[in-house]
Amino acid sequence: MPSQLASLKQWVDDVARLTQPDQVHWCDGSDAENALMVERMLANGDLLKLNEQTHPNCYLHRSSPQDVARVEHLTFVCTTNPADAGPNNHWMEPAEAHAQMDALYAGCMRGRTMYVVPYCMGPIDSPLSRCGVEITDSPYVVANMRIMTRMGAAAQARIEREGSFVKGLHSIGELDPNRRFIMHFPEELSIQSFGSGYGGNALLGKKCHALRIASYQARTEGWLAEHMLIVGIENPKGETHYVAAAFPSACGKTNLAMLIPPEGYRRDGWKVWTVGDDICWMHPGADGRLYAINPEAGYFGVAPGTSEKTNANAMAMLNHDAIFTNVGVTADNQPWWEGMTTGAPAQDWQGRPYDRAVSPAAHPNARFTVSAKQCPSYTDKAEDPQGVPLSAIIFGGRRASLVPLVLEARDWTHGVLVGASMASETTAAATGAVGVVRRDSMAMKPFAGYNFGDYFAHWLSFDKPGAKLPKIFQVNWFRKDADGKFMWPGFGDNLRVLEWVLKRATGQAGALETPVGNVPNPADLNTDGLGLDAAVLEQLLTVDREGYKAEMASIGEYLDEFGDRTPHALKAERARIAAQLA
Ligand code: OXD
Ligand code: MN
Repeated sequence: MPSQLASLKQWVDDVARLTQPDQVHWCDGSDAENALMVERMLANGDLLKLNEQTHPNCYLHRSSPQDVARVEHLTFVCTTNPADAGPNNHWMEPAEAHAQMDALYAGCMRGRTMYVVPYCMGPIDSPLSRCGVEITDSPYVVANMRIMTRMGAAAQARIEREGSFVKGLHSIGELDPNRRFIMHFPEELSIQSFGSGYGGNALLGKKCHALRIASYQARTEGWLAEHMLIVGIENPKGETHYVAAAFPSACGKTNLAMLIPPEGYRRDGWKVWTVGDDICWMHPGADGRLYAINPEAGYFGVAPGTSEKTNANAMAMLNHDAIFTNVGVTADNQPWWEGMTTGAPAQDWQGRPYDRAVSPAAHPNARFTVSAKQCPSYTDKAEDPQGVPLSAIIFGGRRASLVPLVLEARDWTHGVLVGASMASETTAAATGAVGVVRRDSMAMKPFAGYNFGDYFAHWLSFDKPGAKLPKIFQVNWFRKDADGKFMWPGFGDNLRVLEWVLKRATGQAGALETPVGNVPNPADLNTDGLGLDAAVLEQLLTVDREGYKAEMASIGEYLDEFGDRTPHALKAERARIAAQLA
């Protein structure tokens, strides 16, 4: 037996001894196996079949109502030295975390089947990909991992060939919010999750592996694991430029990744290609450019708000072979969520008769899981083992005020400061209050597997001789006017901003220099056919110097939270801008 297989088998045996399942099933990822998972879940009520005529092979999963989002307060990074996890993470001493988890796992799979799920994050033959194995007692997790990762026999073969893999152990336990933990042991390349079946807590390839553990690994190996979409923009000359963009959860990454160009742009020949909607692994290439892969193979997108108007590509991929979690259903058993323009809900996400006064039809964090290949804007560049070269990196948050529609960082160091000082309103993707503005550096606050001070230093380290780094930008689609209305139409019209971004990246567009970065002059943005009031555009592009003075002071306090781990160069950059504003 190859030694890697022996060590995998040994670990599986150890876990089985601890958790005491009735059976152990090694997943091969086949269609027959998936049919078995579905059959089991239909039998125990974990899945409900949706309308076969309108939505063939589509299923609805209703979570426990207490288990509908990520639980940041129960998510820990367990490093030997607490300072390595940093103030941006909850920390627990590794031995204590193991003791607590072992107690929870003891006998937890009695009466259940234990599934062993080998998976590969990234194209199966890419040197940039990394593998893991998730052990779980949830067939829902198996079915979702099959869509979200390259799961099964090919991944297992790669693990046997190459050795190292991330060990993930998951049990739904009793789905008790008081007996729930998501633990990360980056020094051991392992993850332990108990008590939740929700995506970000339970599909361990996603946030736990591809962001928290991978970001830690990436630091030691010289690459970046980021909470970013990857999109290709093809201009009328047929040139495609790739952009990676970080936004916090539920801030429109899926919509931006699948953007449909406005009418005039479509006529002129612009096209948009989707590489990924949530996670981006970036590696410096031999030519000095950064190359990006999407480690995922599917989308676990937020359903509410997704419609023909906001994301027709997503709607087109959701009418077959999809899993819906916590959406409502129509009287004829089609999935339904707020924002849909056709149909009407008969039952809400908990299966109760729909009553708008009691609950929305769909939970605000209701999700769909679907293969990336079903997206009409899918590009086989998503399978390129070398990844796609990036021309620009964008940071965006939900800011009702202050932050202009778009600004360009002066250079890489300034761009890293822009990313580090991102702030955004919280959303329903995590438990807790919604709409509270918090700092969310690079949209990685819930996902960086180590101290943000070290993370900022790692970002800065990419700026070295010979590097041809992408230009960095910040966007804000979410500015509101005095009446609380969004000032920018967003969605497809965001391509107007991306056009300026790419023209700046290739030296073809004008800008106004300000202390906080370069903004377009109103004439630099293509607003043809938009009908946007000139005064509103002016306001969207104006830098409020007084507001930014206060922002810079607050960013200074934030950077100080990471003490001497915050790189001096970042503090100096902030001080330089603050001085210019003064
Ligand atoms: C997600 C999230 O599910 O960020 O992608 O919460
Ligand atoms: Mn996300």
